[in-house]
Amino acid sequence: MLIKPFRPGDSARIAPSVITPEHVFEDRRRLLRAALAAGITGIGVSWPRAEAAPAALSYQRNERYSIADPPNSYQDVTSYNNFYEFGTDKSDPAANSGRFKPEPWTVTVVGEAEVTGRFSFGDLIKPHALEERIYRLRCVEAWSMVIPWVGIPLGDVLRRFRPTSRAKYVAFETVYRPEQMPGQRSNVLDWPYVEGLRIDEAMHPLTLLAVGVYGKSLPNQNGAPLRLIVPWKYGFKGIKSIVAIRFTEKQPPTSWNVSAPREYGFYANVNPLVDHPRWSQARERPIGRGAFNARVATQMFNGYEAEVASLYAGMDLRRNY
Ligand SMILES: Nc1nc2c(c(=O)[nH]1)N[C@H]1C(S)=C(S)[C@@H](COP(=O)(O)O)O[C@H]1N2
Ligand SMILES: [Mo]
Repeated sequence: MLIKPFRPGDSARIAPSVITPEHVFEDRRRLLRAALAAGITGIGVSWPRAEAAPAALSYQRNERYSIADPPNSYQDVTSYNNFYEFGTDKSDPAANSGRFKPEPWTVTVVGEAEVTGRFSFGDLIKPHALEERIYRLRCVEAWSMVIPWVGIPLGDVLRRFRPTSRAKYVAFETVYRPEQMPGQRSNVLDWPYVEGLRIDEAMHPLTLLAVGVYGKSLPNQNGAPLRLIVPWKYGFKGIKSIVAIRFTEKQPPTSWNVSAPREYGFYANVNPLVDHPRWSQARERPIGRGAFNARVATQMFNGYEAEVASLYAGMDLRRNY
């Protein structure tokens, strides 16, 4: 995503009115902090604190959904990022996100579901056990990294809202805070960043709502306090710092598709057979492995063909890119 895309004009997106003023404090987190301040530690903290300094999480590794490749270093994972809200260079998110405040955090849930409303970070996360999954992140720019995420299957969270039969898609929106996110003061993308999944993709057991990486809560540059990971899709589907979730009947707009529709589709499934109009997707550069220009073959659906190909049965993947 090095080229500034054209601006396609306005697009329907989650109404600004769903963005919550951030005044909702999270009681349990305050209690926990009080406990920590009183020197009571090791009390089975099973849900994360989303603070600027990443905090240790407790979780179990999910071996079944982890790839065997050794993860990239913490340094690679936290210093080579795309997060245009903090700038377009790979080093910008780490350099420019220090003033971002991921706590307190509220997510607004709207649309085709029986349960909607505003939920604190703790409300969303607390009922669930955290798991670690080692996934390959395949960026549409043809590089990749292996990352140990900590999170919850997104479907487990979404089911609590009891989506109606009209919920065919789920839309997500990143926070809009130009005062804390200097990239939002430029027009490189239409802000806020928006993404979406078909409901069956969102409910697929591989789709993760990540709250941590390397056993700690997410650093700001990786999308604190919660972000999406869809491991069979290009990295840009993994929207960061989510503040709104909407269940919809119609396919929602997505930032890169709106910005450059010929180049980035709604599906964005990793597919070595379908080139980007300006470069091949057949191979990728694994960051931090061997020579800078060393490349390896990209796998269909990023290696998850057996698990996800059936979601797209009968679809032309050249048209639905
Ligand atoms: N809000 C937002 N989310 C975003 C992006 C962004 O610019 N803004 N970049 C995407 C892209 S292109 C990639 S490759 C991944 C990178 O995730 P990572 O920094 O944790 O590796 O985040 C995705 N999520
Ligand atoms: Mo990306």
